[in-house]
Amino acid sequence: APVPPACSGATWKQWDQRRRAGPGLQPVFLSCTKCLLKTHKPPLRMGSAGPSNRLRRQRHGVPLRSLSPRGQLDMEGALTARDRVGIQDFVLLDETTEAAFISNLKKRFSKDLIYTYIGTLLVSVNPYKEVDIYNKKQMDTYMGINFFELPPHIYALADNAYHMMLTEFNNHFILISGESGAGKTEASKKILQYYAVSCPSTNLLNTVRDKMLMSNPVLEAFGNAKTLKNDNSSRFGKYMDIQFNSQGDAVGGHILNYLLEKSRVVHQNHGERNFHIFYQLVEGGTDDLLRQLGLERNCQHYSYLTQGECATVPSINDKNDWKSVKNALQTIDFDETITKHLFGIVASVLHLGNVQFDIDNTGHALLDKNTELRWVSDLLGVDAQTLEEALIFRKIEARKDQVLSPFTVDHAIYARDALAKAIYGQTFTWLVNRINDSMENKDSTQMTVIGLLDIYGFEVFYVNSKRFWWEPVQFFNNKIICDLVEEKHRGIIPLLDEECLRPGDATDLTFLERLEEKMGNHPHFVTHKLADKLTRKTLERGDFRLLHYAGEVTYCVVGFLDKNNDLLYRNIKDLMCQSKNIIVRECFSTMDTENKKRPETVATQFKSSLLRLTEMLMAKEAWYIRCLKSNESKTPGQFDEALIRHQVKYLGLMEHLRVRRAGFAYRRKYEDFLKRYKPLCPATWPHWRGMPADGVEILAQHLGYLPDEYKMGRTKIFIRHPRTLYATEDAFEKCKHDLASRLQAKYKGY
Ligand code: AOV
Ligand code: MG
Repeated sequence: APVPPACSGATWKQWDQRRRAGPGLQPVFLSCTKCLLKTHKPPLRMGSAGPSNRLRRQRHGVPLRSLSPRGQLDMEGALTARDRVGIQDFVLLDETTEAAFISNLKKRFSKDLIYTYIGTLLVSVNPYKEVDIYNKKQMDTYMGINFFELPPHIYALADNAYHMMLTEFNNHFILISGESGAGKTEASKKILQYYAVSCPSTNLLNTVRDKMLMSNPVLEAFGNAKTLKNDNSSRFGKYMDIQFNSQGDAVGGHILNYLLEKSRVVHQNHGERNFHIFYQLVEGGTDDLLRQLGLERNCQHYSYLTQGECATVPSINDKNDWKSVKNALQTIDFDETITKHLFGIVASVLHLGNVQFDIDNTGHALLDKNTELRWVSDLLGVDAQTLEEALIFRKIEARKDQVLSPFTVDHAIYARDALAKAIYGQTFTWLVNRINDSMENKDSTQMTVIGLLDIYGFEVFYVNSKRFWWEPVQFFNNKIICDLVEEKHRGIIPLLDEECLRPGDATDLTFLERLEEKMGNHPHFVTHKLADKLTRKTLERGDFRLLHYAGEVTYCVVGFLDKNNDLLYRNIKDLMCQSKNIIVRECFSTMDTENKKRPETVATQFKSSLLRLTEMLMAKEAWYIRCLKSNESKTPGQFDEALIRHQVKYLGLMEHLRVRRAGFAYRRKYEDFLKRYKPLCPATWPHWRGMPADGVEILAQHLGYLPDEYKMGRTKIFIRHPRTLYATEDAFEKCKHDLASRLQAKYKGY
């Protein structure tokens, strides 16, 4: 880790002079001799523009405008000229009631002001329409500003995280949360775009930056799908590190992906689609390409694309998206061969879905026609005969002999679907790795990172058109649920793992019985058997329900054991390892070596990857964005109060607000503050002739207030901790005493 240069002992004034000296200066780590805490941080003002901001604005040719009048921050009431609607920081709301909170959100939303702060937390409400606030001009405006100076914006948060990272030489991450369709992915894209445009650049870096941006359309094509909640729902978790060097250039990126919803490849609920890429290929691929891949230009032809009965969606233009994906693939260095193999895989999955089985006269599975299978074997570069065998027989090895045991039709369908899921899932992971290679930081001087976490949002569904059971949400300790899910030997995951390993007759239903046995009287767990009469009506026999903090979620145990085992028969795996398709061969060979090392169930793998993520995040400074969904029907500009209230509740926004408000409970009018404490600083004593706010700023700096200890409002100064004020008060008392003694000494003779 980089060590900041030793404290040079310069005073704030000297430091400030250097800062004002203009561009060309690197951030210097100094500590104010008067700084009470003697840190290595430059004594910046709150969220202040450090030296690099000025530099950045100049490099980009953005005018070095003065900040708001007199350099003040417009905190109280926050009525900047461009944003006179509602209060832009909830901390400044007169009332802390939920009604006031929601009414403020609503007022702003009605004027397309979708962002509001709670202190440094950003609340965003999905407008479901284009709002003209994401252009280059806006980016320039927000570059290097003080956080509270302009109307709330995601750029302000991004810029502040960036600036803090540069001045403090530490790592940051931005956590974006909210339910499905709330706008998390859009937010993360806006942040990435902001960094791509506003960081300093060179030709070499531009390519890295383009690659970072272009990774999005590719991963979205393969990892997003239309669901009931969101037409572009992320079906995988994504954590992306943006790497910066000491000059603040974005020099590389790295993505970690979490648990792609593979089951979607073979099954979609009504009103939902498979992953976008399938439709894009069928709709957008050239005639020539489709011919090579043996595909028809008709989604209805493919059983993997028609289960949800909504292959075409008004909001999605698959043809255009196909073009963007093709372009993006070029940018991230996919040559023709690799692209061909990649689309070969996509097509082979579609063909696999159409492979049908018949029953032979012994009751076993038989291949119906083998045209589709031919295509699969062609595209994957494996022997057709062996592939057919692998789909309808299981190879059992007994000592040196090999016995082929025939499948039933159900079993064969299972093996077919397992293969489709495995190929697609592995290809997705391969894609992420490949993108990582292309975004890799070639500059060894990477210093710091900003991480972006965009997870899949939970999907809360109406039960009898009522959404909530929990109106009075009290503080919810999520540990109860975490224990229920993962406690050793007793939680759902360990029990599932045990059931998967148990030889013999373990099924999804025996797993459910085990759950009922172990956690039958847990207040957050119900099943059909355990439920009271009323609840029982809403539960099927194979269901269990957990009462999560955001609402009830019902889980159907069918397929739990399978999904957790993620079983792929040995002979299929072996066959794939010999594939002539480079991607398939690579994927399955690495999968094979990994599995030999330490076979882990899916749930356990996921748990440990989340644990690693948590550890990684704990070492970074956090920024939060909370996304709210404005309505369920994706209607532009509609504000559903009940829905918003619910989200405000479970996201704990009111609690958050209370904490923040308490944080700055000490506030004083500038005049009052100055009047009382001006003897503490030679610059303000005995008379201060400038604006009171400027006097207070000088005073605060002289007193060594740390940047995050106080804020400058429109008419008042806000102080976070009582101890800061107490220390000032003590100093004042002492000063008063000294002054009195001096006066006494001076006028002794009179
Ligand atoms: P999500 O990421 O939170 O859901 P998205 O970011 O995909 O949600 O947003 C859903 C849709 O809302 C987008 O496709 C846009 O149409 C619209 N939208 C979101 N944010 C904005 C914005 N700032 N301006 C305009 N439209 C917006 V999920 O991935 O399903 O959890 O798992
Ligand atoms: Mg998303």
